[in-house]
Amino acid sequence: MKMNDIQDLKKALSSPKNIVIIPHKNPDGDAIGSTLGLYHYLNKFDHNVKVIAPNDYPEFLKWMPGEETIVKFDSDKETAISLIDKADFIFTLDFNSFNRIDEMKPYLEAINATFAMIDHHQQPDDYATYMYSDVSMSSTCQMVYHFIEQMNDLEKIDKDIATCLYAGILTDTGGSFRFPSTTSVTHRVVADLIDKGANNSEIHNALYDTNSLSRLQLLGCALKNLVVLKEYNTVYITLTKSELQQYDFKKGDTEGFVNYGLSLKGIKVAIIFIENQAEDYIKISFRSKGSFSVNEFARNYFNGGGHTNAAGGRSDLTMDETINYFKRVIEKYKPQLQQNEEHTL
Ligand SMILES: [Mn+2]
Repeated sequence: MKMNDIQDLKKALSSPKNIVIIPHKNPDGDAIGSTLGLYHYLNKFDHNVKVIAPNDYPEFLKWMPGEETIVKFDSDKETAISLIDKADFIFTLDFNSFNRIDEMKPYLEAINATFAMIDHHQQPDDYATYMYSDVSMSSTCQMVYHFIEQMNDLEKIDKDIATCLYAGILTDTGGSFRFPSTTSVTHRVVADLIDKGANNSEIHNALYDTNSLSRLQLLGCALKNLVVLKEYNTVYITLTKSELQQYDFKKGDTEGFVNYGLSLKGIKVAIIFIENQAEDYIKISFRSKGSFSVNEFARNYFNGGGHTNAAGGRSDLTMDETINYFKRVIEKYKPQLQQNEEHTL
C-alpha cells in the first residue's frame, strides 16, 4: 500500500461508515484472525462493522474474541445480504479473487461500495480501490498489523486485536514460525503483540491442544495410508469418504495432516487427497519445501493455487483416477525433485 493511498483511505474512513469485512471460504486461522483483528480495530471508531464469512469454520477457531459476532453467509443469507447491500466499504482479507468466496460473489459484484484488499496470495484480481497485496508477507494478520501501523494507530492495538493477529500469524507460519516467510519483522510484530496482551502460550493451547480421540485416530488412519514416492522425494496421503465416516469426521479435523508428510527426512513435496463428504470431488492440499512451487503445480493440473510452498486444488475424478493422473503429471518434475538443494545452516 502506497503512502498516498493510506492518506486517502484514512480520509475516506474519517466519517462513520457501514463496513463489511470478508475472509475467504473455509476460513483458516489467518482469515478469521485478520478479519476479527481488523474488526476490533475499526470498531474503535464510529463505524458500523461486521465480519461476514462465506461459511462456517472449524471448532478450534471459535474461541477468538469477537468470533460470536461473525455472520455466516451460507446459513444466514438474509442478514448477510442486507449488510452487504448497506455497506459503503468492504474489506476483503486473506484472498484476492471473488472466486474464493463462492456464493457471495454475485452480491459483491452487484454493489456499489469501495473495496479494500489486504492479502498475501499471488496474482491478485483488480477489484479493489485500496490494495495492499504483498506475497512476501507471512500472513494477512501481519499485514493488518502493518496497516494499523501505517494508520499511525499502533497504540490502539489492545489485547483482543493482539490475540486475533497473533493467532493468525502463528497458524499461517506453520504453527511455530517455521515457514520461510517468517522474517525478523514477523518476530518483532509478534513480540509487540505479546507486549500488547497476546498470551502466546494460551493461544497455542487453544489452537492446537483441542484434539478429540476420533480426530487422533483419523490421523492414525491418514498416516497408515501415506505413500512414499522415493524417486520424486514426494509423499501423498489419501482419505476416503468411508474412512472419514469411520472416524466421525468433523470440519477441520484433517487440518495439518499434510504437514506430517513433509516431516519425513528428505521429502520435498507432500500432498493429501480427501474425498469430499457432501459433493463428489476430491479436495487436495499441497505442501513443499524449497523451490518447488506447489502454487504452479496446483494451478497447472488441479484447478487450484496458493503460495509457493502451500497450495490447494481439486479433482473431479475418482480417487484412483486422481492418483493415477497425479503420478503421470509429477513425472515431468522428476529432475527438479531429485536435485539437492543447498542448505545454509
Ligand atoms: Mn493467509
